[in-house]
Amino acid sequence: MLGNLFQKFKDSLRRNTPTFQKVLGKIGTLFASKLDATTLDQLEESLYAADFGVETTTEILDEIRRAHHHNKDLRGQDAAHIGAATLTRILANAEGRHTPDPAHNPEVIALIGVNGAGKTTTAAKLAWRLQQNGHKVILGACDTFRAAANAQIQTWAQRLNIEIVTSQHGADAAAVAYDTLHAARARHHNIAILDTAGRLHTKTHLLEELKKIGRVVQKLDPSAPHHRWLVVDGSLGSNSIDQARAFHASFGLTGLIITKLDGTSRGGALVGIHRALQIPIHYVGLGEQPDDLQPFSTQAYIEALFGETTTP
Ligand SMILES: Nc1nc2c(ncn2[C@@H]2O[C@H](COP(=O)(O)OP(=O)(O)OP(=O)(O)O)[C@@H](O)[C@H]2O)c(=O)[nH]1
Ligand SMILES: [Mg+2]
Repeated sequence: MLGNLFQKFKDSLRRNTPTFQKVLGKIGTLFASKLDATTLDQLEESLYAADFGVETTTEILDEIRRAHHHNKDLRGQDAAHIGAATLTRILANAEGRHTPDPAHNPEVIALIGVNGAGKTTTAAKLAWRLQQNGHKVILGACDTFRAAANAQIQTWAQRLNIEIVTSQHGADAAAVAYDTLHAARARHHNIAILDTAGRLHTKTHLLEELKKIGRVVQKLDPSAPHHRWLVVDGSLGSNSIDQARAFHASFGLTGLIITKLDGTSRGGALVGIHRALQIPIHYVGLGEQPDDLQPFSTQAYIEALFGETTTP
């Protein structure tokens, strides 16, 4: 099962993601040939273009250049090994490995983030994944702000056969969160996933609404919400880093979900966001189907990027 997931994660990244084609393609063309100043520059360019950022690109290139300085016979293949090893070090604590805690009654996962990041889609996909794994999951439709939000999440819930608590447009989001927990306890659900309204990290009153959700669920369970995960659109590249920092400062995020890694040429930004916040990446979104939310695997990510034979 785990092996399959790993393969699926890797395959989807490779198939759908220009970042990986770009870096892998570059490494691929250099694989057997000796490196020189020009090819090193090209590699650097492809890492920047994939949005790895200055810090990570410099770190990877420094290691490769240092090795090249000592060994002029260094080939693309060796550079891929070095790149993979450097990234493995950088991402040492990046894997979230979320496993629901049976002590929580229920485990409350609040998904937050800016408009359009993928919160609602992720809430549905996550609920489905956890339900497939034998958990009893309930969704809380806490986006009472956007008129069409209720219908969107309700459609998902119906399609995937997941229980949901909803309310009217304009209702108190915190009251929906409270009702969701209450319903979870009454109906013996062990996981409650709260979908919240999209908001900018700069809009104080909307940030206050999120804090209120936290305070209200704590009336039922002082340890909730157990997870405050920021959903980040991975295709927006490193622009998301400041936004993620601001959310972290307001809410003490406990994890990340990076969406839309399929079809982006900027999938390297995931590394920058993790570096900036030093919190785990639990899942990544690789498409719009229910099983397109996958646990983040550092090894699969790096192998998809630098090739099979490079696992350090
Ligand atoms: N390709 C792709 N599309 C995705 C992924 N995740 C979400 N989307 C799409 O992104 C769009 C926005 O997703 P939503 O889930 O509505 O985002 P949201 O954060 O709930 O948006 P607001 O409620 O408006 O703040 C939808 O068209 C989704 O289908 C993903 O991993 N890959
Ligand atoms: Mg939404």
